[in-house]
Amino acid sequence: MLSNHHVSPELIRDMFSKAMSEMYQKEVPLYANLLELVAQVNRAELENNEELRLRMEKSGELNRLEVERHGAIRVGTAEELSLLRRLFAVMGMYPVGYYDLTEAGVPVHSTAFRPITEESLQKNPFRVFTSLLRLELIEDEKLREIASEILSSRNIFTKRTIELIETHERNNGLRLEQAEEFVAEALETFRWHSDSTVDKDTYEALHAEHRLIADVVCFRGPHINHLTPRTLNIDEVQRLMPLHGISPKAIIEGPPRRNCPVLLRQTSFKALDEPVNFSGDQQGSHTARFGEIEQRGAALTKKGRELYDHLLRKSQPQGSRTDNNEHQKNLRDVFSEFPDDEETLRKNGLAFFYYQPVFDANKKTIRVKNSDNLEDLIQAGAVSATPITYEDFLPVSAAGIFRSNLGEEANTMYEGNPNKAEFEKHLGASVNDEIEIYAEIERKSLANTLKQINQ
Ligand code: OOG
Ligand code: NI
Repeated sequence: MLSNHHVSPELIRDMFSKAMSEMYQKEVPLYANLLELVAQVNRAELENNEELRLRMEKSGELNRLEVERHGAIRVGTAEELSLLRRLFAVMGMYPVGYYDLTEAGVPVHSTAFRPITEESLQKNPFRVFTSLLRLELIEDEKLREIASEILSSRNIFTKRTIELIETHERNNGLRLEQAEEFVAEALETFRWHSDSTVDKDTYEALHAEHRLIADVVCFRGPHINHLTPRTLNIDEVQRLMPLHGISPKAIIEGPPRRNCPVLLRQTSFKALDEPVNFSGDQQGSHTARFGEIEQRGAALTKKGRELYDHLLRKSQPQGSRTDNNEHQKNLRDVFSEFPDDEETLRKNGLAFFYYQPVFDANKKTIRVKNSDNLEDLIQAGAVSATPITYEDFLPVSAAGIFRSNLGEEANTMYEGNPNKAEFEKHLGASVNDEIEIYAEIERKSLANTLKQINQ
């Protein structure tokens, strides 16, 4: 098959994220209300901040502002996880990072499937945070067996999805009509099913062990449990949610508001209680699905990340996790130690930067005497440095999102139990190291810049 008949993985990802968004807005109408509120706040932000608008227009981000940024699912078996890896590869999404959520009392470990090249991220940054249930952590042996038996008899993919994944692997791509069919078929895996596969007693027994276990085990598939648009002002959306009939989680996760945003700030509305029909015609309900928003800042180097983790830990003892204003104030105080201007972040090696040559009116690079010295080049205005956006997740924040949607009663009996090797075995591949990805983008941009300048 001629490869020029194939559509790009970016296009398939874009089609998929849009189809997913439409489906989720129908399934969870409150999410459509959240999108409306986010769009309203984004519009106001762009009207009040001309510089931001121009910058976003120039980088092409303005057109993409409304596309979904990420979603999340939870699966139950190694087979499910490794097939998902192959499914996401069709859309140019690869596993990045390992997150141990047992630390937060949630019996899962996770990765994020996401685009990894700068060009691909630019086209559509959609990611899926994917968690694998760790059945081995269920203490009750009988319950563990029941859960594993239920999971082993389900099939979360349509036959056609698997055929199209294989077609993609064989031919190294899909044609447009195959891609369209793939998106429609793949969507079935993420759909909500209000019919549970188990009876109410089984659901309740699993739920009593941990709500997340019931969420993964008792349904036909790994329903998408939230989607997440990008907001330009997360504090404002958090403030406005209640006025729009949306009930937010108590606090915004992540770093405080800053001049130079770093990493990721996120908040969500609380999961809804939805009716479920259990087998044997019994009625009940399940709470799993919600909506989230995110605001991203610069990717931090290992050194920057260590400082972030240190300050976050330092902020915790005093931190109120019930009052957002107090929480943010406390964070701002503690984070005053974290430099908040781009130059210091760069010179101190705290954040990753993207370098570009600056061109003059004649489209020529600017000549500088000492053209090997990056600082001199920047000083002379010959090179620009822009922070690289953080594309990943934060385990403490993810845990906060999990917890607020699993009920605060979530127990902590699984405390701190990472097992990356086991996760990678189940995934059937190793996860990419996010720090290496950012470092490589930075390195390449610098090499390119110096090459152009010294031509
Ligand atoms: C995933 C929660 C983590 C995030 O944005 O940190 C997450 C889940 O609840 O399944 O999506
Ligand atoms: Ni999320």
